[in-house]
Amino acid sequence: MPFTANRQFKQNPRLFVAAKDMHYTTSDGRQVLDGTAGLWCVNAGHARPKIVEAIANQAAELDYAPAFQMGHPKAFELANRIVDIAPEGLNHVLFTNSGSESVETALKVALAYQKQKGQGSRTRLIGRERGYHGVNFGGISVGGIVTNRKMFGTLLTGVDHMPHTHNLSKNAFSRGLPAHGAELADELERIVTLHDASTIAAVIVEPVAGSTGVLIPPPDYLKRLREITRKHGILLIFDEVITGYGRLGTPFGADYFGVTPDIMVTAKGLTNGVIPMGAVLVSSEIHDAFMTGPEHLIEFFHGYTYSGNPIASAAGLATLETYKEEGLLTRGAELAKVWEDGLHSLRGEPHVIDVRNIGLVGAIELEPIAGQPTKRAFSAFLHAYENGLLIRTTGDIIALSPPLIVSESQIGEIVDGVRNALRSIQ
Ligand code: PXG
Repeated sequence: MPFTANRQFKQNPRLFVAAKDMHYTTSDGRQVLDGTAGLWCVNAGHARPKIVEAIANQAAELDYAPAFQMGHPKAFELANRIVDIAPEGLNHVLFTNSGSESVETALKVALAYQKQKGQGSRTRLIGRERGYHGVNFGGISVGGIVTNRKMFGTLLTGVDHMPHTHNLSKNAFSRGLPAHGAELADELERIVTLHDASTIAAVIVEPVAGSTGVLIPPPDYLKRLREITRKHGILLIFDEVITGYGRLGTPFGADYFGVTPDIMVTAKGLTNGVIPMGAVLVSSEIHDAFMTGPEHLIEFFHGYTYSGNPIASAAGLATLETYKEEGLLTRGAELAKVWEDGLHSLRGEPHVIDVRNIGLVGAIELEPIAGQPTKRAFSAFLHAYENGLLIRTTGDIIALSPPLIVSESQIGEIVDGVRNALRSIQ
């Protein structure tokens, strides 16, 4: 099983057999409130009729079309709908099948773009500590999670990392963006000075780091990264696999922070998690740099058997339609205050050393049990699950990200479920 304590799980499996809107049904017939949108992906809630129907119809009409040297209309239509909601200037799309593949695709585009522009010496990639960019070799190289890196050899060469922005001593219990730490963006200047800009192709960051526990950047931090990258001719890549498609109360994190990257990595919420699919968005300038040479030749040597798969495309179109009809890409902004107040009411509960929130994302950081890191949060997870609430834990941090259809009373249920868990565990 992926990222799972296999032996422990198999002794006492937790299985879902059905889902509808905000709830899962377990194999023993219990309802569990989804506090995590599956794994940060089911943004419109479960079993939404339009999406279910689109998938069924597409499977009957055109199940598969070759992705290389052939196409089908829905992939183009979906690319156009994504561009419609994307930040101004990001107007070309490459399809993939996951966040990890989107990351690899983005890194390869960045390297190839620099080469196309006659800047082949720009081969370095800069990531950030505590960044998560999926599990493939490029992604774990630029990523900053030691357990995801240490078993797998030397990884990509020529990678460096900026420091993360998490600072409990200065920013604990911040509501929304934390006040301190914008100067950490200047670490990029230090890295540029160390390696020289002429060796650096791109910088990749999550606007808000999700997997390592909801690390929210200070105001102006991302703006500074944008200024520094632009000044030095370095591409800026936003990994919006979690922050994309409404999670922060704006269509993308780029909108929330008012910073447009050169390349944007997405997946998860693109198809509501229902069918695997990712999309990488690039600017015209990047796209056009490849449109050179004889027209019968392939411009970019990359792609997957399932790039723009018809059923995934149909699911994506129905998902974006559902988001639009129900205003879900901005609903997080309407609920953000209720969400924030609910979460911060957990301050003072046992073990809680920080509460943080942005859009419809939240984290409750717990004091680890001495010598047994992760155990306390995992006990909270088990308690919540047994009492009808799905939460997610990373280290000793509880991360919350409900479907964007969550009601105010369900926000109350999530907060109470966490509170009860905290009061019940050791
Ligand atoms: N980038 C980011 C920012 C992600 O959060 C990926 C890339 C990789 O996506 P795929 O589709 O290859 O898994 C992710 C995935 C969690 C959790 O609970 C987060 C992810 C996946 C599973 C669990 O924090 N993020």
